[in-house]
Amino acid sequence: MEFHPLSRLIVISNRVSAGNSNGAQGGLAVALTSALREMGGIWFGWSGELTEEFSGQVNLDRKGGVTTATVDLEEQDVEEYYNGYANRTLWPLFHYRIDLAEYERDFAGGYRRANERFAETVRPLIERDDVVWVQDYHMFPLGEELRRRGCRNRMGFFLHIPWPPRRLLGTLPGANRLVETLFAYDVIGFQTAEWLEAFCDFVREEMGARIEGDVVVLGKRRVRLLDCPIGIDAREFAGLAASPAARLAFRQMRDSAVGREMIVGVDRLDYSKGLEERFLGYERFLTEHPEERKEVFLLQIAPPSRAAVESYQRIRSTLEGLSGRINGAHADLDWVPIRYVNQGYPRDVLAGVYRAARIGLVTPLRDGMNLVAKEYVAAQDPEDPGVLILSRFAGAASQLEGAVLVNPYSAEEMSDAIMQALRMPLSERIERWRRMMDNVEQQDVMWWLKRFTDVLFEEAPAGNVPA
Ligand code: GDG
Repeated sequence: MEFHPLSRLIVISNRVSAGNSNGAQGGLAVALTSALREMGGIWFGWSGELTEEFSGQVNLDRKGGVTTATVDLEEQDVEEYYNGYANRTLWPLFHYRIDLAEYERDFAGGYRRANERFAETVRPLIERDDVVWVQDYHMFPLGEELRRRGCRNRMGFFLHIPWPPRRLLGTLPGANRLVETLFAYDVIGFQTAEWLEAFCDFVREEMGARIEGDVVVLGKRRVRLLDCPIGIDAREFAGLAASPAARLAFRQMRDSAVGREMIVGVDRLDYSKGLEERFLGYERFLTEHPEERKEVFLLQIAPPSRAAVESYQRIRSTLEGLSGRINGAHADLDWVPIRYVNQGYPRDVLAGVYRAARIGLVTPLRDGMNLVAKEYVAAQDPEDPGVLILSRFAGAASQLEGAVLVNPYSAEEMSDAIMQALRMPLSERIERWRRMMDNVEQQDVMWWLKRFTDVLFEEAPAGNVPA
């Protein structure tokens, strides 16, 4: 990949996961690590550690040819910024769950403070020709805080999650002010055209911004907008699927399936992933098709996440209850319908599990993209691929047209889709998979990286410097 020789890249995200190349890190970390290695630069973020009193001391490290810079936060910052505003306010709201969103001034204040602290800390590390790339909803105001501190560099922002409809976002106290902070960036990237349009709708209708092609204008500020779907490292993932650990996992899964077809789901334990609805859809399938029941089982891998947030504790106990009820009602001496596993596995093991599954069931209620869908596709055997059942409300649905698309709120549609997938002839499975795999291979994570950085490096920071 070619980059501008004088510019370094400064990546800023809540957490930093550069360095190890043992297959433990995801595609995003791999892509950003390789860009940083090539261009030089720094990956900055929260260390994940707490400190008594914030000092702004930067921990510099070098991992896998990449410089990382991390900073510790106070417990109150983490409560209000990370567990609070980011994960109790913005995450539910941006996934259309205003019923779960908590609007508290202290959260907003803590979010602001943490972003000021990040800006204060990272500012001295940024040199004149560097290009800054901020990631995700934890850090909307960071660009503005950097501008306040005299930073005139090109700056881009990428949102990994959906952008909510205008009327929903309007329920957030101070929404306009929050969105205004995004105008400090030169480029804003979204996963899909749909989220980009929802952003345009908000800034046009609520803030009086003007849209000129792919540029949005607010007062003196002009920002380039870009839809830029994130991908996976398809080649690496297909390689993982052929690794010894994957082969072992594949064999173990096939052996334990004793001739039955496996349906697999892999998701962080998060209400946006539609796990409850998925279990209900699967239950519907069991009830509607008693003759097929014992021909299949569902393996749901769901490592816990954000356990400090109450809504995550609730979803965990709801799912335990639901899987227990379904298994209690349907299981037999020699068959359990749902294997529900609350732990994570290494990526190579996951690849083998995906490959062993006849159906990948990826049914989020709302998802910025969803990389599990792409990983499932990349892990398949080209001669005997499985079927992806995918929610229409995942960003990935706009790219993976070969999937069987479903409305995850409809148990009936999910039940029908499972039946359709089980009956699908090999030729159709191959044809659908090939179409999906072409996309997963072509629009991979390096494609995403290049698409965004090409625009970011082109764009002059016009009008976006402090007055
Ligand atoms: C956000 C957006 C967007 C899961 N279980 C295990 C494991 N995982 C890995 C998967 C996959 C990743 O976690 C999850 O990625 P997703 O894209 O599915 O979802 P989010 O975590 O919600 O990510 C999303 C993404 O950002 C990127 O922009 O696609 O829409 O919500 O890679 O494989 N990994 C391992 N063990 C597990 O048990 N090793």
